Amino acid sequence: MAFDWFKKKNKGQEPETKQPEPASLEPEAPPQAQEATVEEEAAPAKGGLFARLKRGLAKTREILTTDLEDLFKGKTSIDDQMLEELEELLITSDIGVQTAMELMKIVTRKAAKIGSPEALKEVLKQEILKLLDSAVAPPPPAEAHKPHVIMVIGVNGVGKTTTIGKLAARRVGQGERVLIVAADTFRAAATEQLGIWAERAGADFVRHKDNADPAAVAYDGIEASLARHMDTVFIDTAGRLHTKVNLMEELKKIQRTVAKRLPDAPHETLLVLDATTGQNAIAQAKMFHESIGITGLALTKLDGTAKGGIVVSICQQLKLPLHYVGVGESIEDLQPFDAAQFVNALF
Ligand SMILES: Nc1nc2c(ncn2[C@@H]2O[C@H](COP(=O)(O)OP(=O)(O)O)[C@@H](O)[C@H]2O)c(=O)[nH]1
Ligand SMILES: [Mg+2]
Repeated sequence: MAFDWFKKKNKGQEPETKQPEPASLEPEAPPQAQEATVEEEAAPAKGGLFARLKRGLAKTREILTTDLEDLFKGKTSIDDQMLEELEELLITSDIGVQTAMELMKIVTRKAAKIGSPEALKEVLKQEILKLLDSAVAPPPPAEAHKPHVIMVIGVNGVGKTTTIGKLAARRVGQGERVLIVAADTFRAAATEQLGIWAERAGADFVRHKDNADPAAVAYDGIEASLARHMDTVFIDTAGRLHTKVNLMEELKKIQRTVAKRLPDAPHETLLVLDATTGQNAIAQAKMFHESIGITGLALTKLDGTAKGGIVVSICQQLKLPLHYVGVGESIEDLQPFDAAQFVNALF
């Protein structure tokens, strides 16, 4: 039901896949005009969410499954070389050296009892599932607060604005009143891009002039959401300022200012990470969590990478709940994270 309205709008063309921008806190070239455009969101909904997830994970699956099959081909028993190659395979998929080694320790111990390579694959699947399961926690129920305020943070280009657009569209589709606040005032094109998403989603939109104080925009956004009886508020933020310290200070100021108008808000601080940056995403998460405090994660662009193993690494190393995974550019490609489905799509 959630996507019926979206399917109606579906024009049926494949979205173009864009090259991911580098996710970095370093100052970079001025934003290009293209940042103001929002990619075509419509893609044929082939076979529902699981099919989309599977398709989005194709690159990672190619490494894990194809190579795994090669590894097992013609073998009837498990040998040391096979286990060693399996470990390498896991590391290639960016599961992380430490996680891969821990997984292999368990798998090797169990392998002694199993014998067949097929069973080995099953053990691996189950062990990965165990690691992922520990990170599954749905976002807090939005109904508990009115409005429910979600601040979205992350470095430049990871997909914050797109993620807000997709989440907003989904919630509006479920009958919620949603307001989006443009607190990324650092880049001229950022507000325009967010405005386009808000319009598409059917969400209210609060903005100020370029270079306005982001905390002031956020404050006005909360004010407006109270006056207009909104259910959910998304606050988009900048991912890059002149320095890392500046950025962290700005984000903290937004948090404080929002709390002044609405105690306990923001109720969620969602960190968006770009899967194509691999292990760098972990470093980003640690940095933001130390400074700002994160309540949950969204991991985007899994479709653009063979490093889908990063999901396992993130769940294992960060102990932060992974709420959403992005496996493409259309609205349905941002999915609530489901560990069992993820592992099934992967293998
Ligand atoms: N392929 C793919 N691209 C994505 C995904 N999420 C975001 N993007 C793209 O990443 C680029 C940067 O996104 P944007 O939302 O502007 O990032 P922001 O700077 O963090 O706000 C855009 O071209 C998005 O379309 C995803 O899950 N898959
Ligand atoms: Mg943005």
